[in-house]
Amino acid sequence: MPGKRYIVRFKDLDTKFNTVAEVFKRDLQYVEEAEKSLSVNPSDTTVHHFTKAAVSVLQMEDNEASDIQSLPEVDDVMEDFTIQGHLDVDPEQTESRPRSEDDFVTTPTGQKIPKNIQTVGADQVWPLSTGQGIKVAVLDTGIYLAHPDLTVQGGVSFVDGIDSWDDNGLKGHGTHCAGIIGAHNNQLGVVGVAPDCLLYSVKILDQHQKGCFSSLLAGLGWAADKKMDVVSISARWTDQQIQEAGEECREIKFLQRHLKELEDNNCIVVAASGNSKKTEKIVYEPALAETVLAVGATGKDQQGQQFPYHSQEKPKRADFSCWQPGNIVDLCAPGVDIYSTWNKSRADTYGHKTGTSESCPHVAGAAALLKKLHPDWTALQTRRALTRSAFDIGASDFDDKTGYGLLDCLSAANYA
Ligand SMILES: [Ca+2]
Ligand SMILES: [Ca+2]
Repeated sequence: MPGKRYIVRFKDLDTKFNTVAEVFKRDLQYVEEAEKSLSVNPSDTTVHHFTKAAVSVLQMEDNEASDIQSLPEVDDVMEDFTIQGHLDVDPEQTESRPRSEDDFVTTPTGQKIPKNIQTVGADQVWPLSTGQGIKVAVLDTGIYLAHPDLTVQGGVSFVDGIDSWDDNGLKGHGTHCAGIIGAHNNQLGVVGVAPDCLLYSVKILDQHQKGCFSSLLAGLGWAADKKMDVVSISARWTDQQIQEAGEECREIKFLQRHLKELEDNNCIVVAASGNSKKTEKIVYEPALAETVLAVGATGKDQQGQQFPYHSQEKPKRADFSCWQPGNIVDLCAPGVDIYSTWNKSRADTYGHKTGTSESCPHVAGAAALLKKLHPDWTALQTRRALTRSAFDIGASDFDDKTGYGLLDCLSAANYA
């Protein structure tokens, strides 16, 4: 069937499959639960319906879409659009000093503990919590399944034509984020913030870090369905999409019911604030959504080293780290020259990356540490502990550029 892919939001949260079939003039057999089957072929005639969010995804013609928009059951209709991963920042282009050769502490067995793990005090929490048994979904290019320092518990692909959730990204983006969250504390490679958490690979971006908005919806729906404890997102709308959308972010409304479901499950959703060279900074969706922790990046010290824990020299916001007025950025984490796991696009499967995409998984890992310590906390309580315990940087107290400050896992673990 020709046409474009559209996303339709029903007014009634309890919209049943037969209503969906009636609205789209399809037989009931063509209406499927989206969480299980959104990896669709663009020529598919199936209506993929998110039952808990009352949102459907399907191919249709423009005139059909405008007819449906006017129906009393329908709240809003929008065409699906392209999303992309936050692209890596070239560290040479930042204010940061050249890379230090000594970005990690090497243990007697040869394992390297990246210093940014110590910057946020994660290693000091490990005697209390390593995030054991906490489920963390990484919505990205996938995670390299054969990496010796990562165990991927499961996953799903919502990228058209690709069934595997392995990381086939040309830059290993999802694998890099996964290592920061949960690389194992063993005798090799690196260590993540929560080395015993359970990693799940939710592939929503292809090898070029491009994807569809509907895939992000499906990823969030999957994470809610599988009762994930933490969701880490490093994706944003394209510049073209933002320009066309203008001031209002109507797209966020399409995410709200999925985010509400995750919130009701006490899942912590974390997103990168974004990387930009513009002086007029903006925070990229979906970090803008209220229940999503928006994470900015800090840089390195005067010597080009990762900052020590509770550094005397106050860490600064990295110059590329997006912010905007109005309490949008919640907190920061290291984001320059972060050493982590990589997929097989690099022979040694480890390497450095720079960007808020690297900061975001620090907070996802910290959320996993806290979820293990306080399984009874609501999402709001966990978010408060993570933000209110942060190490104040930038202007005194909360400020729009760095939020509550630099992630402090030890203080968060002791927060009551
Ligand atoms: Ca390791
Ligand atoms: Ca501050």
